[in-house]
Amino acid sequence: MTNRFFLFLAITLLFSCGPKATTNKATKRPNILFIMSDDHAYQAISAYSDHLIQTPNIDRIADEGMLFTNACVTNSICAPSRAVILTGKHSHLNGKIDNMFQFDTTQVTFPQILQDNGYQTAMFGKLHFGNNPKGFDQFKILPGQGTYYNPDFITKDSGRINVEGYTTDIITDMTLNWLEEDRSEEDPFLLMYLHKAPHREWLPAKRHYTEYINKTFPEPETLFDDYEGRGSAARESEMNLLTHMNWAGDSKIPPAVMDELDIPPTAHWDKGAYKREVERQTPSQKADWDKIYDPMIEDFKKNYPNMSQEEKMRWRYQRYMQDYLGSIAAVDEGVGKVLDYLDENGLKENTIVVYTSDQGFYLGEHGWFDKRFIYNESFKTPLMVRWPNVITPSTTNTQMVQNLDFAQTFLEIAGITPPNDMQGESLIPLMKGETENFRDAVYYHYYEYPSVHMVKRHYAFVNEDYKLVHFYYDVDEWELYDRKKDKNEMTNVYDDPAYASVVTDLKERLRKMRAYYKDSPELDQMYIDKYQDLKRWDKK
Ligand code: SGN
Ligand code: CA
Repeated sequence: MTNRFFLFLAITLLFSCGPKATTNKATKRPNILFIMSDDHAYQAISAYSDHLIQTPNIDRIADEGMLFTNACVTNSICAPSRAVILTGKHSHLNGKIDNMFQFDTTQVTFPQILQDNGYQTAMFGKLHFGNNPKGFDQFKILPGQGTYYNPDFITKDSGRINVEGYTTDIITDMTLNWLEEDRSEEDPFLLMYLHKAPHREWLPAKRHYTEYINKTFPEPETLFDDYEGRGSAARESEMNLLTHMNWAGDSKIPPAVMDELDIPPTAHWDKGAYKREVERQTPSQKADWDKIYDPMIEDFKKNYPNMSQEEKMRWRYQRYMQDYLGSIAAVDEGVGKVLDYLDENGLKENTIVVYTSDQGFYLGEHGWFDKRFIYNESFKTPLMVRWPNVITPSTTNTQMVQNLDFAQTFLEIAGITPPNDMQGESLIPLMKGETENFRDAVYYHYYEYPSVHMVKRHYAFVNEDYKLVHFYYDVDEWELYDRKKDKNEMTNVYDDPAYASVVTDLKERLRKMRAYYKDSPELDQMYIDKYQDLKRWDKK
């Protein structure tokens, strides 16, 4: 009897002392930490390429897990990508085709299903749905796009709040705080840690802007692309660094200096964006900022009158990279802190960590910033996953996985059968190194037109060898890229007789793929009609 009592006491003590996670029994369903940043190009993650920036903390996820080198999105724009992630359905079925319509909250999302099945759920950072997320025990989300400094948050329990400080760090602190204070030890969790950075207007933290404003970055090969090899969509889009990037909002030339130099605003919100972001800083934050940005502005004032168009383009690119990459530095540090927390609190083994972005981004390739197009830099998105004991560390997967696949993957990880109308494929076999029987081509459909950046509506079939794209609505143009021969996608070979049979074959595959995913000309038209009722672009 006494022995049994001591055994009982020993076991009780074993499970009641030490850090929270010691009770995280091996049999417990895995936790999911989903980290997503906004507009983070894979070209700006050193696990993919270190020519622009070192991101040692984000890279840790790939070093200790799997790097996906051909991950892509179904619709390269913010809120639609998030809707695809949460619902596991393409935009034409979940209804969130662009950033303008509100998300349809009658859609079933994977966090709701996880919550119904005993997961603790929390979301911190950017959602951008126009309404609040369902299925979360706790959330603190940025209204709309959010701001880089002194952000407002919409919270589940205390309405709208304002927090002084740097947004990336605040979102990281909220995430860490939830892990430490609010997480219960009993149930597994889904934690969505969603950065606003490095979305436009790219304001780095004080501890990073000095370093980055003094750097010079290598230019992409296609910085001076004249769009000759393609159709009207590339030529007529409005994402060129020289002609469409804002001088005040983006390049941080104060409105008064623009007036002094007689520089007209690029977009009508050019100066407004500067006020909204740079002047949102407190007087003390702004004084620190001015110390570092003023010399750059003085330099610009001296040089601008004599700069050629080519020099202006080069200057724009460097200015862009300094702020864009500078704002990634804090994201990388934040990811490091959260990984450290997991590792130091016994949560590493039983937590799947995903790092991704809502889409890729142009870092001067084709002379562009922004995304939307199906061309590689915005079609592809970073993706890496750490899952100890399942994924072999430092492995690479080259298959065509999509943001469409997350919902099913996470549900299956939790031992839940996904609803039949989800359209992705579970990534679990790939994570285990089983690569057979996975899809060999993907479907893509972009809608937000006419709108900011003027990227025409298009849908496409993509496999490892080819990309067949149909631009429609106010044009009827096709493009075909030979992905193996033309890495930079500079030449549309759709009309090249050598590709005639490829075109015939791929058009048929595209037709079947649209039918398979339940997309159709009727739906295309429905979304055109709905969009026109809104007249949103005219109202702007
Ligand atoms: C804003 C940006 C655009 C950007 C969209 C969508 N302009 O309108 O450059 O494409 O957001 O971005 S800004 O001057 O207002 O920043 S998304 O990530 O939300 O899709
Ligand atoms: Ca985005």
